[in-house]
Amino acid sequence: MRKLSIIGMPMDLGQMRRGVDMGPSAMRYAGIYENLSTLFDEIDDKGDIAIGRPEVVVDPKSNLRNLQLVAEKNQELAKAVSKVVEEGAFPLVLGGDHSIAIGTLAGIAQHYKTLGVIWFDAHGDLNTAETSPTGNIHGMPLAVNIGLGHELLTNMLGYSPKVKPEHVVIIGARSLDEGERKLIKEKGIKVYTMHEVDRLGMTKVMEETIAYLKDKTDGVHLSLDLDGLDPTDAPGVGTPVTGGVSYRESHLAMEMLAESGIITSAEFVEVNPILDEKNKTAAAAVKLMGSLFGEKLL
Ligand code: 5AB
Ligand code: MN
Ligand code: MN
Ligand code: MN
Repeated sequence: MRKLSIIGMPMDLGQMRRGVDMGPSAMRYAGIYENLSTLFDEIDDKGDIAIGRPEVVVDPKSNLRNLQLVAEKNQELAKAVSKVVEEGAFPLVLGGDHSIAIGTLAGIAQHYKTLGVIWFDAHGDLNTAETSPTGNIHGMPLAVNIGLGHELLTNMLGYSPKVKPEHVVIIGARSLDEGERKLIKEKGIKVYTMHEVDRLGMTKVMEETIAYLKDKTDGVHLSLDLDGLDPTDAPGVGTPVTGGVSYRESHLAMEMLAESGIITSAEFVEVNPILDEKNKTAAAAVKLMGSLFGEKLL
C-alpha cells in the first residue's frame, strides 16, 4: 500500500515577505489531490500546523529574526512529520518559507541511519547568524541541518546533525553568499550550480546525484525551493534569481528521481501567491510533485 501524508506548514517568519504563509493553500488549490490521487492508494491530508501572525522581531543578541517562534513551530512540525514516518506513509510537507526544513528534517532524520538530502534551490541556505546578510532563518536551514547555527535550531528533538555534509547535494545554485561558498569548500558539499546544469545538462547532473547518494544513504529527502526554477516559470517566490532551472529541466529531474526510487520524503517551499501570476508557481509545484511520484507522460 502506497500512502501519502500531507502536512501544510504556513510559516512566514523565516523571512520578511508576508504571503508565503498562503503557499499550502495555493498548492492545494492548484489540485494536489486531483494530480496525485492515481499515484497513491491513499492520500491523507493532515491539514496545517497553526503559525499565527505576529509581527517580525529581530533578537538583537542573535541576529536571528523570530528565532523563538521559528524554533517552536518547527518543533511541532518535526513531531508531526515523525509520526507520518512511523505510520509508514510518505511525508510531503507544503511550505511556507524554507526555515521549515529545520522541522521537516528533524522529524525525518531520526528514522534513518544515513539520510541523504537533495537541496534544489537558487541559494545555498548555508548561512549562520555570523555570516547571514539578512538575519532571515530561511537562508540558514541547510547549515542548521548539518549542525551549524543556534542550538535551539540545530538541537531540535535533541540530536545533531540531521545530515552529514557528504550526504548533501545542492542543485540549481546561482546566488551564494561569501560565507556559504567558504562553508561549501570547507565541508566538501557537492554542488551543481547553474554552470554545471548548463554544461553537463540535467540528465548528467541527476545521474551523478543519484549515483552519489544511492549506495551510501538509506533514504533521501528532497527539499525543493521553487526559486530553484527560473522566475519566468516560478515568479511567485520571495527571493527570485534569474537564470534558473527551466520548467522541463525541473521535470526531467523529478522524473529521474521517480525512476531511481531513492526519494523517501519531500517538501515544496517558498511559494508566495501574493507575488505569483495566477497561481503559476503553485501549479508548477503540483506538476513537479506529479513527476516526482511517477506520473508518466504516455
Ligand atoms: B531561500 C540570502 N542568502 O541568507 C539570505 O529562499 C537569501 O530559502 C536566502 O533559499 C534565501 O538571506 C533563502 C541572501
Ligand atoms: Mn532559495
Ligand atoms: Mn531555500
Ligand atoms: Mn526564497
